[in-house]
Amino acid sequence: MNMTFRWYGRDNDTVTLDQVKQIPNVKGIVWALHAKPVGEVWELEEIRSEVEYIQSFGFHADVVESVNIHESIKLGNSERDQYIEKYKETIRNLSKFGVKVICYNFMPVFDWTRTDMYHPLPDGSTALFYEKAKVEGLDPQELVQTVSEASDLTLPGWEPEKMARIGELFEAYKEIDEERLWENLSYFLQAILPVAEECDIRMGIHPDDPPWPIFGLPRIMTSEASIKRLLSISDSKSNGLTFCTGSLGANPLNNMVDLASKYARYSPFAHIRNVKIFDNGDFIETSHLTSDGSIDITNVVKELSSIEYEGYVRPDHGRHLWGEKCRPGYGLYDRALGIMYLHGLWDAYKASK
Ligand code: DNO
Ligand code: MN
Repeated sequence: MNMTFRWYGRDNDTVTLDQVKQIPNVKGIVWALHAKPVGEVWELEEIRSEVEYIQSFGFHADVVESVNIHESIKLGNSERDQYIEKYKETIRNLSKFGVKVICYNFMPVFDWTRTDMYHPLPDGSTALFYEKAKVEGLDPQELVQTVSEASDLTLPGWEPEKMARIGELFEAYKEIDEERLWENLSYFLQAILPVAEECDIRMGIHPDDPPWPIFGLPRIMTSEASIKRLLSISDSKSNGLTFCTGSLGANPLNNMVDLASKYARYSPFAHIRNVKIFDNGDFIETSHLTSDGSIDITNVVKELSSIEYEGYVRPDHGRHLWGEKCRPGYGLYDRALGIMYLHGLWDAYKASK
């Protein structure tokens, strides 16, 4: 287990790398060029500047989250080949700085979706919350409003340029059902995997969050069946998953312990977090502690330990604690607590072998 921490960059995060340094045994920073418009090539000098800064704190920069996919690739329209070529160039450029894993997702229009970024928990902290009925009754524009008001910092996947075009995007997606989206994912992977392989980079697709369709848009990375289908597209070692317990686990039909036992080996990267699911389909993010949520984090880590998982791990989101002002879900304190819980479980399993 190679512990990492997601960080948004020098001018783009409330957390500093000096602070991250004080969390025990964090080896690397999960990063991205967040100011880059989706689809553009990440140039060598821009990558160098970020990687060198991260490394100057003694961290590795092996994992990028995310190199996002241009909508034309997901839509499979006439511009996709041009964007695929740019994606390949970004992969090549990242490999020159030793990057080993690229996380990406294939969710149409929206990335992760929540209805309230600061929902109160009984202990007085706040956390990201998803109210199912609210999303069902909501105009997507209202959601964009909620998300953009939640933070002064741009949230990845919710870039204002993209949000300004959502009417147009919804129109384009009318043509795209799940089957078409799978075809487009497959086309993309067949094109880029040989380059990733050549560069010794493993691609890790992030599950859809939440793992069901929203606003009539198709979503395909939602279940074990999706994982099987993804893996059947190519048996390249570069075709992998980002194993995110909180995303897949928001659907109680996804048993994360069982899925970890079967698919951790195909996952170069794991996001570990807990969510509490309610009977009506709502869910709230909780601390990482198993008894605080609906996901058996204890046994997920046991599965990782049993295969001596060497992949990269990060706590995913955290609650907002002790008055911290931070990006929704990406404060310092609760993610640091989560890391210590994961280290504790890991060490205990190791000691008992
Ligand atoms: C949710 C988060 C997401 C994720 C991106 C990956 O679980 O991890 O923001 O980073 O969707 O592309
Ligand atoms: Mn995740």
